[in-house]
Amino acid sequence: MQAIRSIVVLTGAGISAESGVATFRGPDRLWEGHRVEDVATPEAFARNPVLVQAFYDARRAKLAEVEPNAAHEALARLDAHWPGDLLIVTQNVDDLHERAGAKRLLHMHGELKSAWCLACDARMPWDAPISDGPSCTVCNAPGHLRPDIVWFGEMPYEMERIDRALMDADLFVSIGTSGAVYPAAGYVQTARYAGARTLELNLEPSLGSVFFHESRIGPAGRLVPEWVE
Ligand code: BJW
Repeated sequence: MQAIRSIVVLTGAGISAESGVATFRGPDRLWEGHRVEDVATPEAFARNPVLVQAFYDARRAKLAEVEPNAAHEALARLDAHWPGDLLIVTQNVDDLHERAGAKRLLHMHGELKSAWCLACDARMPWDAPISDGPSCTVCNAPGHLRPDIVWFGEMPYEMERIDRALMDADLFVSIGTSGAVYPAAGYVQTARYAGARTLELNLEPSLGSVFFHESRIGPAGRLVPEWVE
């Protein structure tokens, strides 16, 4: 087997599930009766900004009640000790990877703790509700902040950097993601095409399970430390 120097790890909602953060898909995964597809779109925001802001305000507030789990901590240890290249690409908008200590991390779907001003286009750290129309800390315009979140139909962040890392990867590991949302769902095929070994860690086989060389089934809180150690 080839020596591993460069690793890309993709994480999804399943890695935060054992911390108490709800995943998106499944029979009871509704937020006050709304599917994520009905609140996480620019059209939903245009139609009902109060509802969409309330959805994200509630999830931002919930971050204060949750802690990183053994899987986030194991990835942070990998980040601290892996001598080669590593990129942790998270689809999650929570801050549990960075609170565990991960540094080589990017949030491809944005962050709950960031706001985006539609008046001046600045992004800024944000910890408070947005639904009450606060002012931008850069241009001072009131009422123009939206969650800094990538909604359906919008371009995920840092696509070029992710694609470069996938093309260079010797190992691609996907953790706790259903494989329902693109472009992340296609990364296993990109990495495999580029020659990487591919490994999935999930509670159940994802939609893209057949594309992986290996799937390990179980909770991330057990599987990720086992893989890292
Ligand atoms: C555990 C566990 C435990 C549980 N241990 N595991 C038709 C075909 C193909 C594509 C499209 C199409 N129509 C539209 C599109 C594009 C669209 C898309 O993919 N739609 C699909 C629904 C079909 N994608 C987009 O619009 C994206 N942008 C885009 O494509 O731009 C154009 C482009 C062009 C060319 C190149 C590149 C781009 C943007 C997608 C934005 C996604 N946004 C969301 C919401 C915002 C964030 C938020 O509010 O939080 O991001 S949707 C939601 O899904 C969220 C997540 O990041 C994302 C992925 O979900 P994830 O993480 O996989 O969670 P779940 O709940 O689905 O799965 C959890 C998994 O964990 C399960 O597998 C469990 O088994 C597992 N699990 N407990 C281990 N303890």
